[in-house]
Amino acid sequence: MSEAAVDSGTLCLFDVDGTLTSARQRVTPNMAEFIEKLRTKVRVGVVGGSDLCKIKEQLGNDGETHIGSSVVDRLIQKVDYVFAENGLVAYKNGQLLSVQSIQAHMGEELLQEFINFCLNYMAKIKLPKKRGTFIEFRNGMLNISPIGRSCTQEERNEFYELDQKEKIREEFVSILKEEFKERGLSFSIGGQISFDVFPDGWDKRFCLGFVEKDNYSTIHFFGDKTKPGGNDYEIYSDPRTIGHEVSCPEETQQLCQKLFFS
Ligand code: M1P
Repeated sequence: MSEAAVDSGTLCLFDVDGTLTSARQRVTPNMAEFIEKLRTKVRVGVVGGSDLCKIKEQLGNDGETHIGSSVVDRLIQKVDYVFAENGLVAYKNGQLLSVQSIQAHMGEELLQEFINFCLNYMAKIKLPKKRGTFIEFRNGMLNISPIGRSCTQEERNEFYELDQKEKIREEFVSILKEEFKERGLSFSIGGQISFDVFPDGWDKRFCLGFVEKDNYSTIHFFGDKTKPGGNDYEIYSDPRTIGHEVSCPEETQQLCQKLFFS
């Protein structure tokens, strides 16, 4: 299909984990082909909670990823926008648009108070397993994981099952909300073993500020964590988007097939 057939007034924005891929897994060839086909119909972007390295592992090659590098490839190269960390790291057509700095925004004092509180809280939790990297410091957010990000896939699944029963992350977040209320911080649970912390307003709606400049008449958003507290909630319920809740990548594909190819 020729470029002329692309409806350039319509943008589809996709969450990554649970929407385009299984949690923290690589995109399937079938989904990658489908997204390429969709690109012949509408403009396409991805907006993940994860940092660029993780999105690139899932949607691109495993090679090096550098902020500022224009070498983004495969699916990631083929979409119009890549918004990592909710859009706090933003790319358009493979070119870096902007990167936020959480330390500049929060200031060292609040940042350390927050990190120390989390480390102290996590030191007191007893879990079946604990591994390493309990706090991942990103460009525009902190990612906090009670089990530790260096756990294996099996340990990840085990923690997720336990968390669904015991609400370890939900309870942690509610304690943080109380302890740091009115300090300008937001929290969201987007994956299986961790939650994200960022300044108020730096949720996935942040990416809409970039796409608004391109004057789309319709912006569809597809995500799986669309309930309050989930990291798709704000953008899903924003009046600037038509929100679609999906439960897995297969449903995303079916829905897009129905919306754009029938
Ligand atoms: O994209 C959703 C989430 O993916 C990861 O979550 P987890 O490792 O807990 O499954 C993280 O990168 C998280 O920041 C992100 O929101």
